[in-house]
Amino acid sequence: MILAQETQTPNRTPDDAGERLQKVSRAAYRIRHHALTMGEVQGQGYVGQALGAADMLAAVYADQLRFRADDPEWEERDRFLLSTGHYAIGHYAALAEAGIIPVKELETYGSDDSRLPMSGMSTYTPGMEISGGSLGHGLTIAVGMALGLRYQGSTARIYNFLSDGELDEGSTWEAAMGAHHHQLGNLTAMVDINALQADGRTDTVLRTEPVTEKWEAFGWHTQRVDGNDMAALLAAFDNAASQAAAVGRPSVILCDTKVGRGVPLLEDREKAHFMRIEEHEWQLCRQQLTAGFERTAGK
Ligand SMILES: Cc1ncc(C[n+]2csc(CCOP(=O)(O)OP(=O)(O)O)c2C)c(N)n1
Ligand SMILES: [Mg+2]
Repeated sequence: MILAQETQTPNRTPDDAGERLQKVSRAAYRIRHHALTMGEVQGQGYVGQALGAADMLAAVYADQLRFRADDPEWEERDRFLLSTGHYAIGHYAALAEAGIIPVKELETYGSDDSRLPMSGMSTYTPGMEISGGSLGHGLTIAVGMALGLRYQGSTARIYNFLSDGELDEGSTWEAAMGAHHHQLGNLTAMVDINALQADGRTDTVLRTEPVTEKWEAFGWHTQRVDGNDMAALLAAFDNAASQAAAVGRPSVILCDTKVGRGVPLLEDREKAHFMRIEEHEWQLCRQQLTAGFERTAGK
């Protein structure tokens, strides 16, 4: 029952704050469920990232983003740019939740001839605006798009999803400077700070803290929130779209998240960047996810 899609217009926000929170929380639950479906096809992969970022993705796709599910290239759509190609598993889950790709198709994830490769590719997948793989390019493209749309007089917004590992890339900070220089109030970046990179904990690979002060110094409207707290996320996105846009500042939402969030079995797993999950564990993962959801927002 919970898994049935609720509406054909997932980006329409209910006026009532409680209903809104419930709607988006349910979307996050389904995104997590879809991610487990895809993970099981491969038996391993970037499942922990998808679970950790599910609330961010739900806040965007079920609440903030303006799009048409039946016309992913609609000229006036807001653009969501996935900078981190390996997070495609989470993005596909959100695209399915939004009705842009069929839920059934998720079962082809990472298979030969699938439209859903393990790293996001714009030419393969409806709703995938850019190709990923080489980290640190998403924000540079986002700046160009935001500038271009402004020249065209468009009211569309650009949302760029980055990982904390991408803060190691010089190109990210060049783009950050450019966005401030051009006063791109139509640009919102969100950074998944899961404290993890491919080679270990972020603070052991390359210390990026203090992250908040860095973005502020680069002239961005900066908010830092618990990225697994839906109410906090929605408030931050609202602020970004109103306050920041009004004064022509790009906005960043720094989201502290937990890898594997919602499935206790996976929350503290070693080698979480590319997780191996055994055949007998998937059912338990789904049970834990549903039990946790029903205990909290699902009632
Ligand atoms: C320019 C570039 N350098 C290195 C890599 C190899 N790489 C793939 S994923 C990854 C980790 C990046 O950090 P993050 O996205 O925070 O990792 P996660 O949270 O998913 O574990 C790295 C270094 C890459 N894809 N692109
Ligand atoms: Mg990370």
